[in-house]
Amino acid sequence: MPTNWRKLALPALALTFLLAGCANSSLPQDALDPEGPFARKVHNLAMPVFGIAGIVFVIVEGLIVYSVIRFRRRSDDESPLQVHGNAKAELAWTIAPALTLALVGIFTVGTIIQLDRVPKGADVLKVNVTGHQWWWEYEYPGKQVVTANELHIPTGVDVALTLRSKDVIHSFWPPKLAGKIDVIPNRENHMTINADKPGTYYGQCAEFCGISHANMRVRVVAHEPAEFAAWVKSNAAGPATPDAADTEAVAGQALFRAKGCASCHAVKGFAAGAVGPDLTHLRQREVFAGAIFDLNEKNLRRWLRNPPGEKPGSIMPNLNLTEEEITSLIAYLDTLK
Ligand code: HEC
Ligand SMILES: [Cu+2]
Repeated sequence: MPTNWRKLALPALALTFLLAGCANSSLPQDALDPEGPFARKVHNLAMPVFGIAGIVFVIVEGLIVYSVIRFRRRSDDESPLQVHGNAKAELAWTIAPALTLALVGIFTVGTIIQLDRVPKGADVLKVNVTGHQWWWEYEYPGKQVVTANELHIPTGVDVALTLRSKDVIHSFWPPKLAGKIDVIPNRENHMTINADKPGTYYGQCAEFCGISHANMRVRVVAHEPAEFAAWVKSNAAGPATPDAADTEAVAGQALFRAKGCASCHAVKGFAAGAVGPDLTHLRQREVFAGAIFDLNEKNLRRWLRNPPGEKPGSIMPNLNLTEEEITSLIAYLDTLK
């Protein structure tokens, strides 16, 4: 027996260091590495609760191991001391857990109330988030801005998200900025986020929502406030109409209507479809289709050839476009800056 314990000690030690290392990593979706005040509130609750759970674990397991060894059966005719009906013991093991849970409960409910509060005031940025199978729509009320898959925010500002769903239940989860919130049809939910520093924060839909659930990622891009204001300004305007000399793009724009793209996609001043993402400023985005593909010519071409082949279950159908049509359409999409 003792030799076995020694054999286990080394892997156990290694595992401990590995876990300790993880807690300090720069993994993109690390919920233990908050980068904003709201995520920090969750973290400041989770860590002490984890500590309390750890203490309870050690006490309970310690008592079990102690009892197993100390009171193990030594001879056949021996039976253990019976404590049934021992009022003192029963009171103790009822009251101690109840007090522990009450303590944890007070702090938990307090944090929930704080996180539930929808911030108000002129400096709060409001964004309407809509979950779709399998992408996110972001609308900035009063700012004439609608975009998809990339949520742009200013740093250091409370961003009040109002979340709704077009189809099934999704869950919005940017782990370094906040916890999770379900996005439910016919219901409005709220979440507040705030990012300390500029950068890209990653996340994903956290509620199984159909075949491409795993292809529905969350991306929050935080900018310095001045840079964010510039982003809003450029996204509020419509795109320039393609230059008449750019015959490829002009042909692409005509195809955009002829092939039915315009009935599913909006392009400010040109098309008003509302099934798929708003494409007005597609070319300002770095990623598309639920943030699973980098936005470049090669990936757009593959997408237009066969969307459901690139993303299982895609609501955008295969439109059987020819390579020439795709070239023209991409030339048009390139003008959507
Ligand atoms: C039946 C509706 C429908 C039609 C028609 C349609 N699309 Fe789409 N499109 C969608 C949907 C829905 C998505 C989102 C797919 C996803 O991410 O799961 C999408 C995604 C896209 C994207 C990626 C946008 C992003 O930001 O993620 C582009 C680009 C695009 N479509 C271009 C086109 C073009 C060009 C045409 C015409 C040839 C077209 N679509 C026709 C519904 C449609
Ligand atoms: Cu989803």
